[in-house]
Amino acid sequence: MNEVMTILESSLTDANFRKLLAIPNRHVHEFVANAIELCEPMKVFVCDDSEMDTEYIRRTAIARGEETELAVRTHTVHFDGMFDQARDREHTIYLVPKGETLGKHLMQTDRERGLKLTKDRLRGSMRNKKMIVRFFCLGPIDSVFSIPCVQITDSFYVAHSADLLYRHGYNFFRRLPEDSEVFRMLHSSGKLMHSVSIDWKRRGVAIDYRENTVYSYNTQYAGNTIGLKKLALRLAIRKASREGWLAEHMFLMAVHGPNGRKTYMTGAFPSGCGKTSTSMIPGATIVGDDLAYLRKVYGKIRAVNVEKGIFGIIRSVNEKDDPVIWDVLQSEHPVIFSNVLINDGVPYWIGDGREPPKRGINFSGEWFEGKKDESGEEIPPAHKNARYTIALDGLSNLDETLDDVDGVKVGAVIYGGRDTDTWVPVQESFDWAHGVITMGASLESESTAATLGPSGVRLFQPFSNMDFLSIPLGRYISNHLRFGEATEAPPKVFGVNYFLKDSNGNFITDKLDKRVWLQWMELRVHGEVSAMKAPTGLLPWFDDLQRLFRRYLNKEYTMEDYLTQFETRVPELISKINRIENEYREGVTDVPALLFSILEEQREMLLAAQREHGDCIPPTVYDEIH
Ligand code: SPV
Ligand code: MN
Repeated sequence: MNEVMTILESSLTDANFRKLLAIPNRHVHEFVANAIELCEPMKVFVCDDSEMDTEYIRRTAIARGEETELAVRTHTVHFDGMFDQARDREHTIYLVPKGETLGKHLMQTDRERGLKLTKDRLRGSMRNKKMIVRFFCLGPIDSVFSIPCVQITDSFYVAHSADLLYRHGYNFFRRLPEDSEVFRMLHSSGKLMHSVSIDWKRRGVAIDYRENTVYSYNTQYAGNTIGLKKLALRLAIRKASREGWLAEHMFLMAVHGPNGRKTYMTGAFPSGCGKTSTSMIPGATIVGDDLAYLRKVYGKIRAVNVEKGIFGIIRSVNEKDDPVIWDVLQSEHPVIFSNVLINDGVPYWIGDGREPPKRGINFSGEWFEGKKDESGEEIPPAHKNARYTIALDGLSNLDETLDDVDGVKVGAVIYGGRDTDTWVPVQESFDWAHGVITMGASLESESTAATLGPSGVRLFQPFSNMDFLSIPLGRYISNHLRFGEATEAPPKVFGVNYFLKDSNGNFITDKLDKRVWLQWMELRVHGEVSAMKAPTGLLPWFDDLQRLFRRYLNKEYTMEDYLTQFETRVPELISKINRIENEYREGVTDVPALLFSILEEQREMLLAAQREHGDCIPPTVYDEIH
């Protein structure tokens, strides 16, 4: 301990030392001292969340060229390197102590070996740089959901982004008992040229769950570097598993039903599949767009937003389809744009509905129409995974419960992915276990630009949380089953699909139709509409949808639309069950037996329906259920 104090005292100025020591937690002191020893920063800055300190971070990000000011005074742009534009799944690795395994789906290495490599990469990485130490709280402060998190980084952009995205925790940390559990994140951008990480070939993220610590190096993309996002999620999943709650890749929103009623729903969609646009849909209010913790509080399942901001995909955000986000991005609300095109201080992105400029600055530097990369590929004006970072406060559609310490009661849990050929646009599961197994655990989705590698490849994406799982998949599923089953009235579970295509390969739903699916789910939660029992779940009646389309979208919904959107595609659904069973049979240990029995039952029901009605079953044949 004395050694820790000696390092801190000799490396920090008096003011920074005092700020750090005002936090009594010894894990924090030790972590900062070890990081200093390892990364050898020139200076250390401890942020106490005062306006002066947070403003210093923003100004320095600009002064160092990590961000550039835009025409709107409160907006900046940040560029990541050409090859550092998304989460790097391949190099995100768990450090697993001897004798443990996380199963075949997760990238893992021996802890000792992995730690050595990580430390070699981080050694001396902050020479000539300033180390920033910041404190945050995941979930509302002073609540049963709160998790204290300390972030160390040498990137002012990362520290500035975290400022918008996470609840400031310096004062919360000051009140914490000396020994309480803290998540710890250490990031270095490594060597820079024009403020961009150049050692990206040697980048990586290492998760040392035994010590609640995540390391990230030689990368800047926020998904790899802002420790509180997906890096902390991996630690939270382990903590949740130990303590009997759930840490999920889910939005949290209030759908507004009749007479001002609000029904809270969480939704798990893989990255780039409509999670943010769903939670920002007109007429609803948003609590969070990406991460939720679910706990049983007073016998009911309640949830909070882990974050207080949005790091959202900007591609295709336009005035017509995403009016709420569009307005925010045009306003003076602070925004960090990343990897968009800048022309004359104005940001542009793919699918923004405007005439694109022919030149500007983007992630490749000076850009002009027709510019090619090293392999001769044309460089798009903005990256497909270009993003915006904003705080939620100030949004006209922010729900007032964001900081409620007990969270909100969850009425529905939704699962959805980029699924071209199986699931209908919306259906309800028969019960919690059926939803967990046939929707959550059976989710498949095409890959997107949110992760490095090819897009459009069908991937097994259980619970939309596969990329972040840190416990064996079988155990994760058992946790889900137990969580709902031990609850008196668990939320209803729904599956949605915004990406269903017809046999000609055309999408058969509109971007805004999701509003109707949400309103239908809201009515189902309160038992105010009946449904029809298909083999895969409960489907809406045509009349109810037609009424909701008129009311919420002022659109004439036709029987023809209904018949193509809600048909049961038996051969495709059977193939899907086969694929999912194979995933669970091969290399997943401790799969609950219930998973196989529910999938088998599902297959039997589909085959029985096929014998009676053929391969492609119109929804009109099913019986009513209340
Ligand atoms: C996602 O890709 O799911 C995101 C962005 O929400 S990040 O995880 O931060 O890369
Ligand atoms: Mn996400």
